Formats: sequence, C-alpha cells, structure tokens
Amino acid sequence: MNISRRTILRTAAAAAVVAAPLRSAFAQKAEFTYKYANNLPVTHPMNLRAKEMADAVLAETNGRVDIQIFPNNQLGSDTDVLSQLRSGGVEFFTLSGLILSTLVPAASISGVGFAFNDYPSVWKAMDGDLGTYIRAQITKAGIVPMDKIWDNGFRQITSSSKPIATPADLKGFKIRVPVSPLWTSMFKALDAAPASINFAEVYSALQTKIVDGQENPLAIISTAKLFEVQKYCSLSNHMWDGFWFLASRKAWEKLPADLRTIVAKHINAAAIKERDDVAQLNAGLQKDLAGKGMAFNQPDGAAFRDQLRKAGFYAEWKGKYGDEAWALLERSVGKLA
Ligand code: X2X
Repeated sequence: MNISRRTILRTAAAAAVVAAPLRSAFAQKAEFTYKYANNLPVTHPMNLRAKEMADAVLAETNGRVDIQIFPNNQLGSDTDVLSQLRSGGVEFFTLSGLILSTLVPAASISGVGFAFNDYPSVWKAMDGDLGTYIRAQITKAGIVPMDKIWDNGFRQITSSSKPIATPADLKGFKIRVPVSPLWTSMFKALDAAPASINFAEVYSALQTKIVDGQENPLAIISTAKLFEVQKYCSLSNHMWDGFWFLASRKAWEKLPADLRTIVAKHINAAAIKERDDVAQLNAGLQKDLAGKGMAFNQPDGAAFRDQLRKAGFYAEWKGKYGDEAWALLERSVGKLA
C-alpha cells in the first residue's frame, strides 16, 4: 500500500474513533484486540452504529474483546483489505457482496439490476433463503459472515456533465463502478463505458475527470462529499447494495464460544439499527443535496430494465449463478428473465 500523506492524516483521524473514556474503564489490555476495516467516512451510519457496537462489546465482555474501527479505507482499498482479511491481517471487514464476488461469485446476486423494488423485498430475501444461500457460499470460501447484512442502499447515478434521463444518455458515458464483474457487465449492457475503481480513489477520479460520473446511494454521495465534484443526480434506483460484515475465520475461531455469541449479537443488532438510519437518511437527503447545488431528475427505470433484458444481461447472469440461486432471487422479487 502506498502510504500517502492523505493516508497518514486519515490514520490520525482514526484514533478519534476509539472510545478513550470507555477504554480507560478497562485498565487491563484486552485479550482480543481486533481490527474492523471499512471503506466509508466516519459520519456514515455504518461507522456510527459500528462504534456503538464496539463499545457494547467491550462493556459486555468486561474489556476482553476490543474492536478497533478503521474507517475510510485507512487500511487500504477494498481489494487490499479483502486479501488482508484472508491472510488474517485484518479481523473484521464490511464489504459489498458485489465486490466480494471476486472471491465468492454467488455473492453478487443481490445486486442484479432492478431486481429489488423496495426495502421490504430486500430484507425478506437477505434475511431469508437468498441470504442463507449466499452466506453458505461465503463460509465455503473460508470467511465468516455475520447473519444480518448492513445496508448500503439503492444506488443513484451522478454526473459532472449531464443528467441521465434515458438509456441513450448512458451511451459512451464514462462511469466509475466498483471492482466487480456484475457492475461492469451491467453498465456495458447499458452501452456505457464503465471503469473499475476502488472507492478509496473515487473522489479524486471524479475531481480530475478520469470519469464523468459514478453511482452510489445518497447517504454516500452526502457523507463522502461527492456533491463537491458532481453536479447532477439521476434517481435511477438501478440496484440495491449491502455490506456483509465479515470475520477472518482464524480470528473468529480464536474467540471462545461465549465471546463469539456476544460479538455476533451486537454486530447483528447494530446492522438492524443501521438499516433504519440509512433508509431515513436516504429519504431526506435529496432536499439537502439540492441545497448544496445538485440538480435532480427521475428517470424511468423501466426503460433501463428493458435495455438490460434486450442486451441479454439477465439471461447471461442467470446462467452464471445457476438455476438454484436464480430461483431463490425470483422467489423474492418475481420473474426477471
Ligand atoms: O464502492 C462503492 O461505491 C461503495 C462504497 O458503495 C461500495 O462499497 C460498493
């Protein structure tokens, strides 16, 4: 990893995330000091709820388990941290199922374009059979997923050059997508020019116009200040995305069973609270971002979905995931292809 000045500054800021007063209440050094890495700013609900979770774990384990949070890609890009998780350099990591699919192909199925219409169908699937299926695949790859997936949200397209109103507006459009075959495939099917870039580099890629646009939920457009480098926001809701809370198997198995129960309980409870926070935040942010100068439009999702179908996107991915997984998805969302 390249230790830039920015990284050092971010690392310094990370110290602030550690709860000093609570820690000093437990004079002895924790038996298990575990690092939790993520890619989001400290102000995002994921980090706010994770901090409460870490405090609750420290208290309920009487100081035996100390989870230290490293937000904002301080320990490296998602791609880097995924390999650190596998080698045991990082103990906990939240990662989009779509990015995790570079290791566990089935994990991207929840991000199929326009699969989910609303949150009730997301949670029904992800807390139900589809989530169980995906977690089994993750476990087979040697990583331990917690039961409850955290929300990232429904994704919207932003641009520095023009609003995206119809599929034709995406033709040749240089858009950053996360590092994931599903994302690239979807935007290629929409005739755009997707570039795979880790989130750690997104702000600067937009600022220097390496790409004209990107897509993310409003909570991220706001907390990562992407509105500073993007003018238009098209409410495409083109996919839902969530973060699996992952543990390194070695580190997880080192914890005695009673401590594992406490840690999992608090992580899953925090996920449920974070889901509410993100849904509320996303619902109220349009006004706020408009006040900061973003211009909003509401494209017709059906036109984009039709184009994906015509391009053979659904048929291709049904073939990749296989009939069993596809049937689990369609049981929650209805016929897709
Ligand atoms: O990389 C992104 O765009 C982000 C922050 O939404 C994910 O983690 C997938």
